[in-house]
Amino acid sequence: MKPKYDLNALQSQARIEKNHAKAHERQQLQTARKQQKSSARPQQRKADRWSAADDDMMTHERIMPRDERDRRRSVAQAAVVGQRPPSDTAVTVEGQQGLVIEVSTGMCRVDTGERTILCQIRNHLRTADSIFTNVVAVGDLVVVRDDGAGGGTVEAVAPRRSVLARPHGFRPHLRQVIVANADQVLIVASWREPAIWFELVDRYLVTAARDGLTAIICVNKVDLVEDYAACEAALRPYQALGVDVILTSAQEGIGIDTLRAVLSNRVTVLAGLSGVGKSSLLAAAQPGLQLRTGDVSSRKHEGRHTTTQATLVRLQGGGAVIDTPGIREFGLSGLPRHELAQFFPEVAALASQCHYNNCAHLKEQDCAVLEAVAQGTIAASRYHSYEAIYHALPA
Ligand SMILES: Nc1nc2c(ncn2[C@@H]2O[C@H](COP(=O)(O)OP(=O)(O)OP(=O)(O)O)[C@@H](O)[C@H]2O)c(=O)[nH]1
Ligand SMILES: [Zn+2]
Repeated sequence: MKPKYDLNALQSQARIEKNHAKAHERQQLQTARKQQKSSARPQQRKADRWSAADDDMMTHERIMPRDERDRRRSVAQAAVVGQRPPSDTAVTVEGQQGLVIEVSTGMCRVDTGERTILCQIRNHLRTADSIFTNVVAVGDLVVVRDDGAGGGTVEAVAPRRSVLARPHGFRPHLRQVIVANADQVLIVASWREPAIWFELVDRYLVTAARDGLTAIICVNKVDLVEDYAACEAALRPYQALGVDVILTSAQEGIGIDTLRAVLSNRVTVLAGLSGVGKSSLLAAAQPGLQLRTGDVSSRKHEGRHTTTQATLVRLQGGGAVIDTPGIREFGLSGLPRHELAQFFPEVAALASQCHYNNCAHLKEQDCAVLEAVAQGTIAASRYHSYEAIYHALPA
């Protein structure tokens, strides 16, 4: 009989841990180099100022000098992993630097490292010209001014290095930022109870790819796996695509070291159905960590606010996790059908071999994708997701 948990995916966990450790080393080296470089540079107070216009970094990024873009990225990253930003960061706005851990209408909670402050958002920031509807999102690095009465005001928001966003409901030309400055998405599913839902995993993969974030799949509750061969086969297509797959059991402590290594020094957005074990996994990775601590709105004595969409929790030793109850809705909104294939790499790779230029890979004659599915070189489960998601998207 096969030994328990002797899955290929499980065996490759040592490789995943090593890769993440290496990536972290590289990141630290880069940050150190940039800090060295920037401290050698003369101060440029005007360019260093964080202004409301910087909020629109994603649009301005391309025309920014290379060094300036790198420097901005390292500032945001440094704050999250608990380092000091490069010495030439002349934050001309007076106040304390902090990380936004929760947001609700007009208010946010900021962790300064020493304490958490409930903050209002400065009016001039709110009216700023931006493609985003919200000025402040969870994960934002901000400058806050203490009001002396236990609260504070957000005076400035640092440029973001990434955004997870969705089109705004009433103003679809604008986007609402759900999470700022994340590095990766951890897609958590459970093998059973609830059974893994591959279409949802694939939707999350598309979401992450659209926003330029690395995705990692974590399959929890492997203690409930009965047919190891089936589990291995089901996950093989993801490994073939180069996606890291971690197998865990929060209950039995399996794969927790790998999970810890993957989360270390990164800002990770959690995605997954209710009940798959997100809270249990985090508690196993960091004893005492509570993912759900109640949102801004539940603290009645501090005023009336609407429910928060995401919550950030710092990890000991660097990094943070962001829990996003709303990630599912914003996943694919705004994505037209014909753009879906580009987020299924195995489909995109064959599209040029289809007979029709505009082949949707559904029922067309001489479709290279359908042929690959018939031959088994594209996994049937992945193709089913493609088909189902395609039909759910607007034409
Ligand atoms: N058998 C088994 N059960 C687990 C495992 N991890 C978590 N559970 C159980 O699954 C249930 C849900 O776990 P949670 O950690 O609350 O799941 P969650 O994803 O945080 O759920 P929400 O808070 O609703 O989003 C609990 O009863 C856990 O005890 C595991 O590895 N194996
Ligand atoms: Zn085709």
